[in-house]
Amino acid sequence: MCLHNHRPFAQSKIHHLLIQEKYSSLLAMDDKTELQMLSFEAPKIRLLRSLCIEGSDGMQVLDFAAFPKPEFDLPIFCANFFTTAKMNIIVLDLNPLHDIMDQEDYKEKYYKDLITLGLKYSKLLPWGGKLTSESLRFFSPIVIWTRFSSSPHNHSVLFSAFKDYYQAWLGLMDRSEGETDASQIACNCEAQHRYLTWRSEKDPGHGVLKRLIGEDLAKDVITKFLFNGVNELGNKTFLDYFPEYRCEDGKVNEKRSMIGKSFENRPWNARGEFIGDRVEIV
Ligand code: BLA
Repeated sequence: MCLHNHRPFAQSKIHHLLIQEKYSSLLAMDDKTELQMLSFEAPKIRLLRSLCIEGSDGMQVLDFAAFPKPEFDLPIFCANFFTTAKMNIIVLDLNPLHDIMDQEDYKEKYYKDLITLGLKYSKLLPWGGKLTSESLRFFSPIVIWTRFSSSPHNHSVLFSAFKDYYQAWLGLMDRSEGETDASQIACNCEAQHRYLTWRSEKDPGHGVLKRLIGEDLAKDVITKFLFNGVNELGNKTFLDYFPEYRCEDGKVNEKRSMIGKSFENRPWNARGEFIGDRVEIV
């Protein structure tokens, strides 16, 4: 995939303040696969980080995310591209910080003007089929969830989508003004902590990371680098946020999903209205 040869940071207005020097590159246990890590912060951004993996077998991964500071209720930028020689598994989104199913005003504020952009790319990169039902809570009406076989055409469409979505997010960031109300800041902080807690426990990429660098180091990379803040932004546990995962012995159920997979088709219509079945979490 061509993404690794480009420098999305260089085009942005982000101050290049490198943080977390501990992680810059790691060699996997096979002595061949390289993991490259970069992280930055900026006046409105708590953490912007990327993980690139170049496998010896043609596997390539880009896990790129940007988390706003708690003063901002901006969406979280999320680009997750997993590629093997043949297959690509793609999630590209401005993940909503707050619930868009119940909070119509949050949806209006950030997504109303982006529906056309979402529509353009959801036609070019069609819905990838059933997925972990719980993930839908973290996706926006403009999410690109797709799978395709590797081809220069597909990769160039994906690269355009990445640039356009990132540009859209940077635009939102430029226009956003920080909250001063302490309770709103606390609410943003908890929402981000909940998101970090979900992904550091249940992200589908964890298996690959563990296979590459071992369980302990993978856990370290997940909690201290990829989802940095999970141990600092709040005190609630995974089970506080997602009690449906509690086993009888009080431990977290290791299943990725309690509900199973659903949403065979894109559950948003062309106006960005949710048309899927509401998944009830009891
Ligand atoms: C599969 N990755 C998936 C799937 C999704 C995502 C939806 C389909 C399987 C499923 O339904 O869970 C991605 N899910 C996300 C994202 C969010 C979410 C981004 O909820 C955000 C809220 N993927 C990566 C990285 C690796 C990776 C870094 O992002 C590897 C290091 C691998 N993803 C990967 C693999 C699969 C996958 C191997 C297929 C295996 C599977 O289906 O479990």
